[in-house]
Order: sequence, then structure tokens, then C-alpha cells
Amino acid sequence: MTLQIAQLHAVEILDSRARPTLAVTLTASDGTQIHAGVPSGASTGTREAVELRDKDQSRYNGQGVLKAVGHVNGQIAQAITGRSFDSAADVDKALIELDGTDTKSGLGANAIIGVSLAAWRAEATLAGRQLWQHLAQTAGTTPRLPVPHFNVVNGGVHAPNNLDFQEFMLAPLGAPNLREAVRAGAEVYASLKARLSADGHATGLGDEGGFAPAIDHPEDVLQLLTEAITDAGYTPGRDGVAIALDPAASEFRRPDGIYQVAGESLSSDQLIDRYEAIIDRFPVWSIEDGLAEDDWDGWVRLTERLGDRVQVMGDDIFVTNPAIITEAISRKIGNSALIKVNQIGTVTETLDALRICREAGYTQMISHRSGETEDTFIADLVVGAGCGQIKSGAPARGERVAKYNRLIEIAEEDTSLPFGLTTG
Ligand code: 2PG
Ligand code: MG
Repeated sequence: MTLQIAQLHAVEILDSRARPTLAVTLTASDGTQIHAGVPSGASTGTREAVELRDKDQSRYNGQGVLKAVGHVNGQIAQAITGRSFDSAADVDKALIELDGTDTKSGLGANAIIGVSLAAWRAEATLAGRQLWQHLAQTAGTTPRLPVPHFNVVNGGVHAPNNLDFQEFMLAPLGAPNLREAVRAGAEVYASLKARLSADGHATGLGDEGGFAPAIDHPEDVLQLLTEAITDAGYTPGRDGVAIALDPAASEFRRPDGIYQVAGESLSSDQLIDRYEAIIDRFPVWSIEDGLAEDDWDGWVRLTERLGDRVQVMGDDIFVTNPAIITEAISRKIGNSALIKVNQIGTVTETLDALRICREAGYTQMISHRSGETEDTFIADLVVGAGCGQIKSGAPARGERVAKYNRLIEIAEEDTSLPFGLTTG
């Protein structure tokens, strides 16, 4: 099959946080039109592919993306329209070559990922396949419906409260299927809201649709969450609804290496002790970014101490980068990776990162960003990758729910798809 792109057009749109991002429209030579929306993070890893912002303070406080839009409509369109590609992977290759930098700072990772997402979606459409089927076929994976991880309490840089841990997620590991997992997430979300109100807490939402109560101690949130799970009629734990954390520890580590949690100053080892106590007390099954991205020695000890009890997942530390993940695996850092398409900048490299994890027995979770559009690419990606886990925020707010609803649609399209975690 060949992929011929007749036209490429980007425009500056808004993401879910009122910040500019890109929408890309690709027109194939047969007239088929394909759209893609580009996500954007707030708690970004320093080694992520570079998101190009205009820095023109007269527009959107410098956050405009007109330069990135210009790169799509100019250099990228010139280089790839009218040409015949063997595959979307070849389009990615051309984009990487055209950019010419290690960090995608030439054209901007936001420009590149927009075109890459559109190219993969176009290839699937032209082949007459669902995107998830197409991704599975290309990657040689067995498709699978994932356990959704619903981020129901927001802290850190995603909410204006004093909660240092960024994300508290519900993981309905014991659900028999996707539909019941979604129901569990939504029902516990409702019981959590009722409990927060009853305790006099505000029920305003953070960036990812989770509640953002004025609670300082992560243990107090975990207590509330565990009670909300029971209130909704579920069993807290791996047989029912478990909890996953993303403390996003890079955000509360001081330059002297000390972590600040709820007013306490903790060394890496003291923070690991704290996680151990949390796991003893609460049904936490997964901890993402438990330590900061540059605390590699701490990560080795974190993995040694807790790796056989919980999923020890790297986000800011791995940034979906095949080379960094390879190095981390060789140093026995973590046992799981969070995967975000815009952290690395092309779908091809994302599939590489997933493969490397699979081969090393590291689990993988596909992730949204805190700034999102209504694009549902990641729902198809997680099914196609067959990795069994996704996080896309709360079961509330359109840009979050769009991904979960797409998963429901896929489950309905193919009722033979297996559901749930993989073992490695
Ligand atoms: C994270 C993400 C997504 P951001 O830390 O995992 O939840 O946040 O997109 O702000 O980096
Ligand atoms: Mg994270």
C-alpha cells in the first residue's frame, strides 16, 4: 500500500486548559480527510521532545503555537505532500530527518506528532481497517481492552490546592469487562463527590477532571478514596477497585534533593518508607514517578524495595524515549513505563518504546496529557498495543471521557477482545 498525501493543513486551536495547541488536517490523494489534535503536558519531563511555543508575550502569554503551525503548513507540507510513502512509518522517518535534531526542537514535537498521528490514522483508513487493528497489525501485537485508570483527585501542578501528589486514580482491576470497569469508575467518582461534600470539602475540578479538595496529606485522600470505593459497593483492592498513584515527584523535589510532602522534608529513602507504609495501609497497586526524574540511584532502591509489591512506573524519568528506557532497564529501574505519544514525537518511536518494554517484561500504560483535545488516538493505541492499561483522567469532562467512550465503542465493535491487565 502507498500513502499519498495531497494536502496538509494545521491550525491553532485551544486545548482543555485554554492554551493553544495544533489541529492537523491531512487530505489523502483520494480526497479522504483525516484530523488529529495535539495534546500538551504541564508536569513535563525535562528530556521530553521539545514542544514549540511562540514566546510572543502579546498573544496567549507567550504560549501561542503559530510557529509550529507554520512549520506544518510550510516546510513539512512541502516535504511530504505529493510524495508517495510506503507507510506511515516512512512519513515518521521523513519527519525525523527533516527536523534533524535529537529533541525535535527544529520543527517542534507538537508539529511533528500532529502530522504523525494524522498519517497513521490515514494509513489505517485507506487500508479499510480500524486504527487499533492497524496498529496491532503493524506492531505484531495482540489487541486487548485496557483497565482504565480514572484520575479522581487532582493535586500538584494540576490543581490549585496544597496536595503535593498529583494524581490519585481508581483502577477497577477486578472488573469483568470494560463496560463494568467504566461503570465502577463513574460510580466511585459519584460516591467520592458525595463524601467530599458531606465532609465540607469543595468539589471543584482540577485539570484532568478529578476533584481538587483542600487536603494536604496524601494519606487523608487515600482514606477518603478507600471509603468511597466501599460506599459505591465495590471491594477496595485488586479483586475490586484498586488505587494507582502518580505523585509526579519531580515537581516536589528541591534542588538539594529533598522531597517536600505536606510540609515534611524527606530524603529519597524516607519517601520510599512513606510509600511502603501507604501500600501496607491502602489498596495501592501502582506508583508512577514515585521519585524525581534525576534521582536514578533512588529509583534503583525504590524498585528493589517495592518492585515485587507494586507496579513501579516511570513517566518523567523515561519520557517514552527508547534510548532512555533501554538504559533504565539495564540499571533495573522500575518495572513499568508510562507511554505518551507527544513525549517522543512520533507514533513509530512510541511503538518502539512499547516494544522495548514488552521484550524486557516491563508493563506499559498509555497516557493522555493534562492538556487535551477531543482526539481519541490513544484509545486505539492502547487496544492495538495490547498493553492492558490506560489513563485518561476522570470519568468526567469531554476531552477525558472521549477516550473512554471510544474504548466502549471498540468493545462493542469486537466483542471477542480480551480485557484487563497483561502479566508483563
Ligand atoms: C502525568 C501527566 C498526565 P502532564 O504526569 O502523567 O496525567 O501529566 O500531562 O501534565 O505531564
Ligand atoms: Mg506522570
